Amino acid sequence: MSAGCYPQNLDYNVTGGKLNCGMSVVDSVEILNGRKLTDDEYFKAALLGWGVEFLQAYYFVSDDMTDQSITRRGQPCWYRVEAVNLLAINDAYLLEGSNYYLLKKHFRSEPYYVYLLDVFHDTTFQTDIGQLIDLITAPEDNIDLSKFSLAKHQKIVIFKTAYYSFYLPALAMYMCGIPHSSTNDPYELAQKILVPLGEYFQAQDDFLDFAAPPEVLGKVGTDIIDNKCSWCVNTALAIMMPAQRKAAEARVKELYEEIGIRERYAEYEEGAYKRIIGLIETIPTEGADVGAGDVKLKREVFKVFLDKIYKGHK
Ligand code: DMA
Ligand code: MG
Ligand code: MG
Ligand code: MG
Repeated sequence: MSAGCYPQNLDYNVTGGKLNCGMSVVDSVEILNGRKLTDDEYFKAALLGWGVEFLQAYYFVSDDMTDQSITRRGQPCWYRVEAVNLLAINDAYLLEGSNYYLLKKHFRSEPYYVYLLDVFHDTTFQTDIGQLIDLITAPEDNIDLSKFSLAKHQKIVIFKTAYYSFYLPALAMYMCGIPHSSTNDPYELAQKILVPLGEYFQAQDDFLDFAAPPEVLGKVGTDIIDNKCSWCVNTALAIMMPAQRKAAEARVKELYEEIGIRERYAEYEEGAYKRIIGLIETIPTEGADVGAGDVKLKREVFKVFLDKIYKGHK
């Protein structure tokens, strides 16, 4: 089997995790029914659980590309496997699509089929929005900490993580035939509890991105390098501002002085000046025939520019 095969895509990306999200569907069906499940019930609950795992695999494959991550679950991220590369984009779509294939095959005749589709579609859209805010709050080339806050962080994590990994087990409620209600809707109640749980889970993911060694985590943390609006940076900023940020700035300046950056710069400046003068002197002296027509290129033009910059701080 070579990379790029559908079976390898499944083996590599859907398995190898803790299966917490998927198992929570099975556990919920068991608890809601209050008894041991029949073989058919277990099969269906497990299938829904795998559906959540497929959705998660789809997000991990694409998230690792946008986050430019290195490893996931102790192995190279799928897009970093040599024969895969950009095929990973299509493999992610296949993972997402596989879930709907399985849902149709096994649930199409169930009265709650359309609810399952709804939950998967809604959470997918919410997660996409969360990933978008996560990415645009941390553009690679423009670090703007004024966009960060714990409130912004909360919004990002609810959308990018809480719905898909925690509200999705509401699938179990549909499978058990729990009806919606106009007063005290059980689905709303579940959401009220599960969303804060997902929020907490992602804050933990952010903390471990900084604190846990890759051997334990199975992935190399990239939040700092990616300038992510993570729980850690927002917590630090909230406490640090403004006195400690000033102190941090002072510490960096001290470090610059320690390495003798003034002398190093003076040395660099002299070298640069000499190098540019050398370049200017390659222009023939006045009257020489450079360029077409009567107007000749003059060394003076460049010298004026250079002198405007040289030792400009004085
Ligand atoms: C998690 O974001 C959200 C999704 C939808 C995968 P993340 O980039 O913090 O996840 P990880 O740390 O696992 O890359
Ligand atoms: Mg990531
Ligand atoms: Mg991410
Ligand atoms: Mg993370």
